[in-house]
Amino acid sequence: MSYLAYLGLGANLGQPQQQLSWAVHQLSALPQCQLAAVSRLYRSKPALGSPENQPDYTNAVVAVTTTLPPHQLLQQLQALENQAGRVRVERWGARVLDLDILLYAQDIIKTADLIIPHLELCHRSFVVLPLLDICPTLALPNGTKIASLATATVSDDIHVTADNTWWHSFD
Ligand code: A4P
Ligand code: MG
Repeated sequence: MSYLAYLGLGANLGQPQQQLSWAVHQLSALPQCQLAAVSRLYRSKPALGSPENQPDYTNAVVAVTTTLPPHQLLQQLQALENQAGRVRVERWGARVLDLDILLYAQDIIKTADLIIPHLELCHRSFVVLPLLDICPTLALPNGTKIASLATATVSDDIHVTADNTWWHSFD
């Protein structure tokens, strides 16, 4: 059985677009994952509450269909973060690659190491806007339409920096 999952991609160190492109290609090469859609690319200031003095972030969202259960998918994402050279210094600190599970089918999961839907999903335009690129009718498991969250986040300083083919030019 395969399930549709939405993954958040972020980076603000190194060459963010390169690292995100690399991640999309790695995800699509996983035997248990198929790439279903990729959003446009966004640039924004670090989210409120993040440590100050870190570079702007580049973010995108991808949809994958996967036969991996949620915790195994998380393990794969963390392995890719490590492969990309991620070093964890402080919570919400600068990073070369961050891969979060935003949604997994209609599941609601609350465990010590995995919370789905992602806790911050509703508050972050760098998540809400790319989710809408991929699926304008998307809803949370509780029925909340993602489109209804967009108005709450429009005040954020966020810009589209590339269309949804941004990841093609990876080599
Ligand atoms: N974890 C729990 N639920 C999940 C999930 N749904 N997906 C646990 C992925 N991981 C999940 O994550 C810490 C722990 O969260 C993991 O060990 C996993 O078991 P981490 O990636 O090691 O650390 P983190 O990323 O600093 O923490 P967190 O809470 O994931 O932060 P976020 O939500 O990733 O936020 N500003 C902009 N503009 N753009 C950004 O992308 N990102 C952050 C980090 C801050 N500010 C930002 C951005
Ligand atoms: Mg994370």
